[in-house]
Amino acid sequence: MFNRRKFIKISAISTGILALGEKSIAQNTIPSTKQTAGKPIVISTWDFGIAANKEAWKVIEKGGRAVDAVEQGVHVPEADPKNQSVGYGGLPDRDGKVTLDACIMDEFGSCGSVAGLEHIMHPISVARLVMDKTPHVMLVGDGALQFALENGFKKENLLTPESEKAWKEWLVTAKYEPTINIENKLYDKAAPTKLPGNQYNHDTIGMLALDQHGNLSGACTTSGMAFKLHGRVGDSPIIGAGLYVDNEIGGATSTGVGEEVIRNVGSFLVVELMRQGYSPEEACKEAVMRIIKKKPEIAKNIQVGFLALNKKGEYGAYAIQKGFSYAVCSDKKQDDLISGKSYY
Ligand code: SD4
Repeated sequence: MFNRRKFIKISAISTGILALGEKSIAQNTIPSTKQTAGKPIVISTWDFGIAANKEAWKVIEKGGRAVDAVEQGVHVPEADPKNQSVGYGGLPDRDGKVTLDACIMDEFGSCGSVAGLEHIMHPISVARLVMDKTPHVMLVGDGALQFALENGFKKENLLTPESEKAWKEWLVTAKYEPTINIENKLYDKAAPTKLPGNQYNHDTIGMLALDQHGNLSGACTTSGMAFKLHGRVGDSPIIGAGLYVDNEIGGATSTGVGEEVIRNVGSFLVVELMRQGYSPEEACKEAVMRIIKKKPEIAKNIQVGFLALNKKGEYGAYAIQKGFSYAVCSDKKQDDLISGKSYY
């Protein structure tokens, strides 16, 4: 029997060997990997980021790489059927299909991404394999699924009875109305999801980590806008939109209505602003202001939040609307939940 774990382990080792050549080249060309280490830290979007950060922290505290930490960290919401915004249990598109978007970026500027991936519980690990094993950055739809299956991932039904029920309720009105901060409402452990059919919409975990060696990486994974058109891709798997990491400067990730983030190449913008001297929060604010300035009427009724971490371990966030929370994990405290500042 083909054993997926074993395969991944073997392929991780072999790709590690293959990648060594690449990395030694990268190390020569990216002096920043030799810069002074910042304080190790993991940050991620929304309250479900707390549990994810703790998992990532296990890798960080052992001296592991940030890229391994973010991959392991976001596995937590991906595998959680109660989280209807990411991975298994994610709300489906309007055809009833759970389609997942994810990307990952490491300290060498390597990145991998999958979009519209069905049946695979951990799209982030498929994105990681795209990064580590192929000359490409992004695989989509059937091609991404084929690649995952060829690499030992298991085909699974990701549509839980709860998410199927929500979809059927939504079909009654079939209205497409993004609801602000739905992530928090969906992930309320005390009161499991019970929302009127048209109130589900967007969802994502974006995670950034700075490891003990001072290297930065990030991951972003989501089931995307609930009840989206089949084939719709959001910002989350798009390098520069939903996630961007530059090991010299910092990293950024986004959550909310992906179309507005893509239009403004949001996460890349945040990192470039930090390069110009903006603090993480100022950079996130400026990126939010670009969205608001371009489309004030749309921005009034949607949520977009950016989260950023710089090379020194300083972090910050800014959102269009109130209610954007993010989780912070460091050696001081592992379960901080911070309320991001916002325009409205
Ligand atoms: C998307 N940005 O697919 C994602 C959804 C999201 O908080 O982040 N929601 O557009």
